[in-house]
Amino acid sequence: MAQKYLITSALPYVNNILHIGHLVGCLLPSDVYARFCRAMGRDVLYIGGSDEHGTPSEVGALKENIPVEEYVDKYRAKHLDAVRDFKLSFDLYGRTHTKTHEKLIHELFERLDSQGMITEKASMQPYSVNEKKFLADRYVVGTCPRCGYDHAYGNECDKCSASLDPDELINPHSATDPTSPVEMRETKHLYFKLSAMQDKLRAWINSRKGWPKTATAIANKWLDEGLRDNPITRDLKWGIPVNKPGYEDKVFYVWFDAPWGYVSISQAATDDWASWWKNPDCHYTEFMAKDNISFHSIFFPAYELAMNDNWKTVDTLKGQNFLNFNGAKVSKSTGNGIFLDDALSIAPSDCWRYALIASAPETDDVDFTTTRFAEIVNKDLNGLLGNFVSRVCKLTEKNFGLNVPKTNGIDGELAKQINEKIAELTAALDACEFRKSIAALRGIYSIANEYMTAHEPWALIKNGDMDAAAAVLNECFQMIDLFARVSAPVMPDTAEKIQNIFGGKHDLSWPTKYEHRIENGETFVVPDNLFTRIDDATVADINERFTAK
Ligand code: B3M
Ligand code: ZN
Repeated sequence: MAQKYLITSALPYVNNILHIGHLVGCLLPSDVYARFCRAMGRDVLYIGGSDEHGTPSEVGALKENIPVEEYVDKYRAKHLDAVRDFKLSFDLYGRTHTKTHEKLIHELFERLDSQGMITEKASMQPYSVNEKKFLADRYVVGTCPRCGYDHAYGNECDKCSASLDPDELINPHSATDPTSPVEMRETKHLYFKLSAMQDKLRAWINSRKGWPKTATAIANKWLDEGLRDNPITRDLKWGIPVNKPGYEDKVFYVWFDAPWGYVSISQAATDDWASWWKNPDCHYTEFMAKDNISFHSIFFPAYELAMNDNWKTVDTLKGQNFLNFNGAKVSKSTGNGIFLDDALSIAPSDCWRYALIASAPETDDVDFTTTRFAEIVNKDLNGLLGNFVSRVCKLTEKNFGLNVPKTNGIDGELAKQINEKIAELTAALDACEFRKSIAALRGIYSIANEYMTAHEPWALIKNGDMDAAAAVLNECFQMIDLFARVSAPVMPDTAEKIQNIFGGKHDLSWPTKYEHRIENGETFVVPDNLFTRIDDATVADINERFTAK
């Protein structure tokens, strides 16, 4: 039986339009990996979706003055457009405001409670006098006690990533009524006994392999500081109601329910969900951006382990650093960066996919510039890949017609070079090392170009050496077929276009080695150019439209 691979991509809040940071942070790396695993013949369950609870949607809906359900649907529709446009191959892109999710959370909470992992505590929380309500998480804004940022939220500071308690904020005020007096009042909440999980979690973290340094460092920092019990309920209306007497007016904290969205969306995707989620032999990889690492490396696994119910915990946690655009943070309010409803008017999806994966912020934050984008598209895609395909097809059509010329056997030296790159590419994708994988992929395109330059089929034709020219061109067609297979995880549309050169006859299974799959005399068509150059005028235009002034 094929090995099971569970792959999840962090569930974005539905309070904005997605941008290139979301693509590079989790959506694309997870999709490339899922496509690679499927091509390898692995049994993949690939899950994503919308995180619909929490104050981000509630505050957003209040600002737009529409009901939260309507607000969430509105932004989710835009996210679904992006999933379609960028060819994200989720088995299901689900959502968390569902009955399935609520039922699961209620069962899990009862389980934790029955394991003695829940306690009740009274605490002082900010209360908005005019609005007559407690201010949870993003409802309360103030100055961060750690870094001094004046727009920190009650649960976290977006500037320094500190996780905060609302009573730590300096000068707290209400996000929805800044004029209302805020005072501290007592309220009671349910807490998860995270402190009891300290040793178990430490041992668990130590047993994980292949995590980026940033991820391990964040997890260890939490453990080193000592884990504190964490409140899992909130005085809010929007969210999963708390199934415990005395808590009728409260809901679960969004970060308590959201990670379990991976499970409830799996349940909605397949009846067979437990063969991934309750299977110790399944390999589980999570993708997310840096600011989500603590929730996935500490809180979610702590809940899972505390259940004592055989839940699959993450094996490989891939946390990306941040991607800036043209020197500044991507932000709707400053107008900096490319949002996904604009991206396709600039370049097709595959160009973004390749260029962003080539620039993945794997070890450090990355500044993705328009110039860098244009350079990658022009050199790698239009130059090495597109022009090669086009030259081979056109030269052959002109001199041999629309049939692949005859080979006299695979070129052993060429095969050796390519096989090294295939091995590098396979290892890099398997380890989710995306920049390395692009270097290996580019290496394959380069080898093909060097082969053609060294063998000069046009010169052989000119000299009337048609058999030798045929053999060289045949080899080039075999490499074009290989391009489709090795490019498919990163550039699915381009892979399909290349596949269609041969009438779609040859599958896109992952190659273990370079081989000749195209028959002598097989028919082919000359495709339209695969890519278009991004010229200087376009670069200037993108800079003008999408960079903060
Ligand atoms: N919604 C944070 C975010 O959108 C949060 C991720 C949940 S993953 C379970 O960045
Ligand atoms: Zn801060």
